[in-house]
Amino acid sequence: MTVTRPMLNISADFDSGNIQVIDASDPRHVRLAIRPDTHSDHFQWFHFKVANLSLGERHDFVLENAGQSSYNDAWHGYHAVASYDQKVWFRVPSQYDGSALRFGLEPTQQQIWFAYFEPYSRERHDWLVEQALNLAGMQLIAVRKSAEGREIPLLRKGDGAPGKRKIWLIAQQHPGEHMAEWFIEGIIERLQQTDDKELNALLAVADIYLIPHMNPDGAFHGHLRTNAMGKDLNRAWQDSSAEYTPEVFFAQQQMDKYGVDLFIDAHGDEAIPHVFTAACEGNPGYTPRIADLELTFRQVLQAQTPDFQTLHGYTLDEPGQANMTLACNSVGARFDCLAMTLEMPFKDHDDAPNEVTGWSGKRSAQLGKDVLSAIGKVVHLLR
Ligand code: GEM
Ligand code: ZN
Repeated sequence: MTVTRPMLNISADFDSGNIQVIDASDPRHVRLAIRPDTHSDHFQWFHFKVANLSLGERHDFVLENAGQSSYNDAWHGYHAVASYDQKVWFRVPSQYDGSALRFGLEPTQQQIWFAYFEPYSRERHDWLVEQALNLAGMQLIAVRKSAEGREIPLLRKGDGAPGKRKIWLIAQQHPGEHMAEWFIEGIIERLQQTDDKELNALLAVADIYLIPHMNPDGAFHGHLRTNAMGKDLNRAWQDSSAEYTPEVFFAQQQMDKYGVDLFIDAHGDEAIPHVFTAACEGNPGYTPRIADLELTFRQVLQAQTPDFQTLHGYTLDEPGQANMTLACNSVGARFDCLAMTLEMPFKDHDDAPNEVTGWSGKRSAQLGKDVLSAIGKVVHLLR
């Protein structure tokens, strides 16, 4: 009697889902492709579910268009993440041959999810905002609808009293960089601590402004890089508009209203296996004061956690050659303040690797807590 096993069922029609099935008839050679962002050629983020797995039998998956993705060299040394319950995620050994990305396993359960990084869901975002408002003593001081009508809240911890420093942190301008909202979750978790002396000392002199997610439309659609209008938000800080980049337009309006003394823009990086920052050395009018603040912050954060380093990162911009359409450079110039892009890896932080998870949501959240400590150590230097 021949036992015919059911066809694999592969789906991605859910929040941040992204996959195209080419041919799933052979479990030992499941042929897949990543779908590009809507109205854009960018792609790299993937997230899909596989059901009807045969326990203990080898299943192999191939992302056939990986070699045409936005940052295709970044697949070297990358390992996909997987979960049987969407809570515990682990790395699956993956191989990139310059054209396709391959990964596989012998499953222990009948369904599994695969993703480029541990996803941060819209449902968890809504829960996080509730946590911020109900438990962390934050206020909703403004909210804006995205292009497709999803709310983008601006939260503040503190009373906005004159003389207090304004610390701004925004996240996930690039929707596929899910580590960014995990980072914000760590900040909001720590803001719930009432007996945290170090934090209380910071909050005595500074207010914390958070936009936990800058690009909900792009994230929902499984985009890597753009919003629903096909725009890269981190290239819109010189010409944002209510029509095409309402997310940035809103953030800039609110920054102008409240002011900025320190700005951190949380991102993920596809290629570099380290946590690092990029800053404003290429800004016209870059000053020794800002240079000193950048150096001091990096030194303080490096002393705070082994999950940050200053050896690896982007090539420094030449003097006066910065791309001022980026949030970090635009905000740093507009407010003459310490402004940085914080990069977390899609791979691992090779200075302190974790073979099971690589870089993860939990490590991103811990980094958020450590960044608050670092901010507390430099807040008195900001002006
Ligand atoms: C990066 S920020 C790039 C900054 N580059 C230099 N040289 N300072 C982007 O937007 O491309 C952030 C990211 O996407 O992770
Ligand atoms: Zn980014």
